[in-house]
Amino acid sequence: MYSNIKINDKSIEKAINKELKRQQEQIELIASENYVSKDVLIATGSVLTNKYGEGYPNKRYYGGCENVDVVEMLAIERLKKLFNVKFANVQGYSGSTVNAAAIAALVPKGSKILGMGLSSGGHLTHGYKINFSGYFYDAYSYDVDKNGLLDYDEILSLAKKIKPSLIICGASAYSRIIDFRKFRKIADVVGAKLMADIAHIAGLVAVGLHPSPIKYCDVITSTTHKTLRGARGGIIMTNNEEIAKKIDHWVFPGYQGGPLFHQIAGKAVAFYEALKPSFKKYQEQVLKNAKIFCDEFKKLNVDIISGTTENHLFMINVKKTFNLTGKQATEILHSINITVNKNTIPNETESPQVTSGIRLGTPAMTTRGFKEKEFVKLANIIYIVLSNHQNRTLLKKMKLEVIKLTKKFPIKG
Ligand code: DSN
Repeated sequence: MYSNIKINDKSIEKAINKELKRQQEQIELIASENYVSKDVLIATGSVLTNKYGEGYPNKRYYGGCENVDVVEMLAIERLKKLFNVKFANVQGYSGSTVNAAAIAALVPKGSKILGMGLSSGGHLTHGYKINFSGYFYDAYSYDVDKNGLLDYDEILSLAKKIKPSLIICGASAYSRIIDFRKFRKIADVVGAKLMADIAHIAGLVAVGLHPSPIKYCDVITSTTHKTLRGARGGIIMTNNEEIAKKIDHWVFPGYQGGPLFHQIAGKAVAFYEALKPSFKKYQEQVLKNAKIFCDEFKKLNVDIISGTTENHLFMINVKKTFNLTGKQATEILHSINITVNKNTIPNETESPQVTSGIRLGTPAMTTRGFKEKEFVKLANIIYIVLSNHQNRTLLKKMKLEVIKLTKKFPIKG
């Protein structure tokens, strides 16, 4: 399935085929991206896209839902098994809509919410001022300390001062283990509900390679396309029946309309794959690769935010190490076929469009078969290129090295 398509609309055909070529020829280090299996791709591109079915299995507002009901129920059952939870909603269009629905299910509009600050590694939907979460709620943020670490005592003091109704934990750019038990204690002290957004680490949590928040949080949200390697979308889980009812209400009719059944099928297939032993092996390799990738940079005296990684990603302070902005570093790496994203870092002095950091993750290239050897090589290529970015001859040579690597590890699908 990772092959060129042929359709009558030649403009779209060309763009899709060029995107396939880009994906094949570039090394993908964006920590939130991955390559789905052939089966996930087939399910996502299926006739299920034709069907409307507002409501939930066996309680739809449309006829002809007998098959999509099966798909949605399978997705729910598999997800419950994967994370060992009692209730799951698989209709979320994205991580942002599931976070909106989950927050609405937990606290009334205008409530005080406390989430991780964006430049500390949090997400827009955790209370950022220009997002719905900062607009419709009275949002506050906690940050990492000067070493780039969550300081749970500090978060407790802040929570005592603010007295939020909801605390949100989970991150988009934090390379350390999150202690959900400590977050629960903080929430209990101030009488707040607790929500975990595990979008980034979901694959690791599913196989027990990151502690699970299930025991400690009222609600868990996630996306399905990052470490979980499924079709793009969102999910919400809880063990509390009352909250589960509210979640279903806030997903539909609260925030969404018709479920995207082709996406739900793609999620269901991914959960099926994630329940297999091979998925745990994959996640183990993701972690091994991230550790050695990060360690190699450390050997080269590269400044790593928070000093190391305990998950699938880490951030580099490119300003301090190479005197480059995140934007410049991203563009230089893009010119040699390595894709990363610029990222704000703790105590950021640049705008989010510029930044002082980049974020690197191993899930996608691990799917393509990269092991420790390739990540050590890649760290050295990145280091050499960012240190000598004005040397065009060197950049050309490095680009050929990168293309050679991508050819050796094609996306199989
Ligand atoms: N855009 C995602 C990421 O890159 O982490 C978060 O939503």
